[in-house]
Amino acid sequence: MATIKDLRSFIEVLKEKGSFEKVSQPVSLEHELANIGAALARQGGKAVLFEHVTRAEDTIHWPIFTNGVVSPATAAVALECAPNEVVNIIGAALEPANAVPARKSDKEAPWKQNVITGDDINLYRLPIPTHGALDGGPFITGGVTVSRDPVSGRGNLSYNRMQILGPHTFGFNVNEWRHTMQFYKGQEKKDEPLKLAIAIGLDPAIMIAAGARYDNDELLIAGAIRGEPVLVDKGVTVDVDIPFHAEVVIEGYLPPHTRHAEGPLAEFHGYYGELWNSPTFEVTAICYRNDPIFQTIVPGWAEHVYIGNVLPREPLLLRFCRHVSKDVKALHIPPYANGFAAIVQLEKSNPGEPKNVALAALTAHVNVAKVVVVDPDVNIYDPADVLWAMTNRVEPTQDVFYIKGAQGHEMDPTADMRGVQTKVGIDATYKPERRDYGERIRYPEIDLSKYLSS
Ligand SMILES: Cc1cc2nc3c(=O)[nH]c(=O)nc-3n(C[C@H](O)[C@H](O)[C@H](O)COP(=O)(O)O)c2cc1C
Ligand SMILES: [Mn+2]
Repeated sequence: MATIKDLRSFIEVLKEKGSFEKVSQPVSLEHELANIGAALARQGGKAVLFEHVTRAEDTIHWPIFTNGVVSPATAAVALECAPNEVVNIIGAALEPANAVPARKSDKEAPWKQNVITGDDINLYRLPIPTHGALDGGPFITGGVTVSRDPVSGRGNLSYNRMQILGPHTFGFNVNEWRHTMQFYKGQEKKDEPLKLAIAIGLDPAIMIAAGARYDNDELLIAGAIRGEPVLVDKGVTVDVDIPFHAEVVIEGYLPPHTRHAEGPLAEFHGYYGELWNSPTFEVTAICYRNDPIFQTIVPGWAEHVYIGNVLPREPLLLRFCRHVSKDVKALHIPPYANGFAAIVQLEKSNPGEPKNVALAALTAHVNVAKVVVVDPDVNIYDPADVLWAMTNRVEPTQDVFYIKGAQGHEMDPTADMRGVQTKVGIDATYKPERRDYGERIRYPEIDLSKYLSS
């Protein structure tokens, strides 16, 4: 049985594994919290709980957690496995045959301990951080949208950034081709609202599942990760199945035919986006368990990219690459390249193989536009090692190839407005036939604490 079933048990396991930091001193919700989270992501990738957050006087001061799934180390903690098993566990959980349906609880969810409705709702009181320096204001970025298709009845999880527009109104960002948007458009045709709930403070299996593009309820993926059903309970004002162990739940609806400007917000590609004309979310209930932990994701930074662009796609790329060569050892989509690049580790058996493998990775997902193939002696999780290989094992005129006019993501900063771009493959493997350098210098990893006195 899984040890992790909610955010609290995840925090306990993060502590045991040394991937957790606590900030006890007061931290401002305006930029300061996000700056610390981003720095921790950059310097080793640890999760963090802010025990004391501050803003205006009447803000509710719940502690805030961030960086849950921010690095290979925390992803491994979240999935209760070794870092090199992460891709296999997610790959297996995404297989429809392994789906585990959610189960309705016969008890009331703890988040029904406190329920705010009607005129008592005031979103300005919630501890919602303003993250990036140029963000348009406070945004919920780490909440999971739980909805249900009123036509087919199937459930869905997604991420939708939400900017406070009024005391009970959020701007609700949702791209055209998302499932949530399909459900909403179906309701608009009938002039009816789409009811949904935002679950905050969750088991990371649910956070990871919500980032995947999947043709069924993403709760099935979370169940497959844990090997047991996700427990759910109905909302107080909406009829959707909400994770039982959520810390905070915000319920409401998207009124039909309503659009309002929201943004900008730090986007996954590493720049601030523009204002979007988005549906609005009218809040009908705010529910929370006693002494809840709020959760956020620092937008445009490692956790955002890890959940949205890295974890759900690595298994797919690995499958395409292994179809081309059985000698592919490992694959990583590094979050610092925003999901636009992939690094493949290959034990090549002939000189042409790295280019074929690079082509496979380039076609596996539309966002992937830069692929580097390295030997097994290169640590694909260490940018310095990858750059070493690119510097010392690449002769550009022979080892780099371009595919002009390929389809990429419309928001890739190197693509045109339709996403048309040049994709590039780089064979950064060692070519001893060109010039034989023999052995690469290696000093083994050692436990420095045995030698250093303080
Ligand atoms: C932290 C985070 C924030 C995101 N914000 C948005 C957003 O504001 N709008 C959007 O359309 N997609 C956003 N996404 C992407 C989608 O929510 C996500 O990929 C999801 O799989 C879409 O699911 P759906 O097709 O089931 O609706 C975000 C992803 C992450 C990880
Ligand atoms: Mn979906």
